Amino acid sequence: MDKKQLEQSLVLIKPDALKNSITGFIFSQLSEVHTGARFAAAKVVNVTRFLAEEHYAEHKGKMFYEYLLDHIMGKAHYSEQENWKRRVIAIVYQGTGVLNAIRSTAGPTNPHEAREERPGCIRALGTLVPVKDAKGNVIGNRMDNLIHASATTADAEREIKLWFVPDDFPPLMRAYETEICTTHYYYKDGQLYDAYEPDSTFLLAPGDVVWKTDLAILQSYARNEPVEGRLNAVVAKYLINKN
Ligand code: 3AN
Repeated sequence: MDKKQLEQSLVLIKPDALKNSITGFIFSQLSEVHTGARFAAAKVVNVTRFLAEEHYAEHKGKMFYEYLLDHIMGKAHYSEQENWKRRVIAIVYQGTGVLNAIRSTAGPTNPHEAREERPGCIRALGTLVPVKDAKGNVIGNRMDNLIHASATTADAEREIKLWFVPDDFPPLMRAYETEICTTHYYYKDGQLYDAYEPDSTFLLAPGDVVWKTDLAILQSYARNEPVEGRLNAVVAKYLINKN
């Protein structure tokens, strides 16, 4: 396989798409015959605030940031009584030109613009939901735009490594360099440990395959050296669907 065929994109089918049963339409629109995109990895995820904050780190501080988190966490579409329905389907697609092909099939960010500019695109089926303050005044809009799709190769690498470990992929579909881990890593409350601590979460053991860039961050962190990257971005995928 040449490098171009290893181009990958992260797609998130968001809770609004699941609630409205638009998943089949989305899979059909993104299928290989339309986009040239093949499945490389997939999982069903209950998105925690920890993962949501890492995924949308670039939007922190923006007016719509909290709506964005509520949306991806499923809180905007499912009440506390139905919190088990709060899910996202995360998929990595692979193939030559998939980033552009999928962004184009998804359409513009704003569903109203999508409907005007690109009838038939996936996000044309989305909607804008006015957000009100305690007095009922509209203070902004939440964009229920059904899917997320990576915008650039750099975004795709960051996002795919945020949501997926190498073992989530068939070995020949791993687009980024991996290494074999040689120590144990556990995580608890923002701290990394090399042995089990009560209530810590197991991350890695010797022999596990890990993204090379993740291992560099873990090693620097463990040695108290300056860290190029965020520990939470490394850890988030190991906490997915764990209590
Ligand atoms: P895209 O998802 O098309 O890459 P981004 O990265 O600019 O768009 O924005 C990420 C998400 O933030 C969007 N999918 C949308 O849900 C939300 N968003 C972006 N701009 C706004 C806005 N002006 N008001 C409300 N939500 C927004």
